[in-house]
Amino acid sequence: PPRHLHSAGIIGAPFSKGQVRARCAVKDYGNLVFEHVSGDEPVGKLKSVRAVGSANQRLSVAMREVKEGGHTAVMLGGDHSLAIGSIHGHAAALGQLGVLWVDAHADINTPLTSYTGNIHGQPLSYLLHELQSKVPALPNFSWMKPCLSAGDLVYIGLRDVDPAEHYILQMLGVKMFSMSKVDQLGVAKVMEEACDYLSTRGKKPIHLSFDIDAIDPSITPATGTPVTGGLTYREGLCIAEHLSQTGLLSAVDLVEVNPLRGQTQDDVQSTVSTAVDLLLACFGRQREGNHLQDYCLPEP
Ligand code: 6HN
Ligand code: MN
Ligand code: MN
Repeated sequence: PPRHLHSAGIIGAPFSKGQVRARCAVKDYGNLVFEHVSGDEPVGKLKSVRAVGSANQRLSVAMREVKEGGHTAVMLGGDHSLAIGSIHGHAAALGQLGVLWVDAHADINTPLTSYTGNIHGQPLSYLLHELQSKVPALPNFSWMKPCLSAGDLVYIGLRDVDPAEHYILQMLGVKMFSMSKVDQLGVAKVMEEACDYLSTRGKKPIHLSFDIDAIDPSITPATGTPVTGGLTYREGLCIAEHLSQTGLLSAVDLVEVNPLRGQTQDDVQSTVSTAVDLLLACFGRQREGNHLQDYCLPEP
């Protein structure tokens, strides 16, 4: 069986909490500790640049360590700005990656196109080689260099894309399956095409960056930027199960789960349990059931 079914390396990023119970060996790397960064004044519109830069530097080192330990990595966010360190560290350990970005949003604003100044809407502009000249030098980001090519990126679930982001996606010819495409093709066909696309340039390790807001807010309401019309629970599981079957899944980010944003305890429960089910499916749990290879029926 693929190696990722045997051992997982987990990095917790302490903005929220979660625990994976899997059939495979799990090594808990604990929560990263992020110190307070003082004097973190806005840079233009950008908020908390120095804190985000140094948190991601720390995460990148941790991710690299987990990958060098031979595990499939799980990064539990936290907000989606953490994909900067997560993908950077993954690429530092293994070289070129294919990235599957499952999200309602494209998260590809540059610091200059962002309306909100929130860096969680920008990680891909920092990571992509093609946008290097559009991203200014920022404090506490000098440790990082772009490490991802636009041709190695696929989106699923888009339904809230800013005009500048839409322009960038078109300019770079980024492969995307918006919610319209999911409606037209069905999620099984989308996954088949997405994985075919990622493997045309060679079978690279896959990094899944899963923003919980890709799922419909009726199921996962406890998140910062909910957008109606999202993936169903079953479509989410289908994505995770399909990736698990490829044997190429090398790291998973599960981000934007925010218990503080739930209106009720049920909101939080349903969001967290969906996140757990997605992770378990990434690690081989099938809805048809599972059994160990050496399973023996008891003899009477
Ligand atoms: N996320 N496009 C908006 C922005 O602020 O740039 C929303 C970003 C949401 C980011 O959900 O990870
Ligand atoms: Mn996101
Ligand atoms: Mn999002």
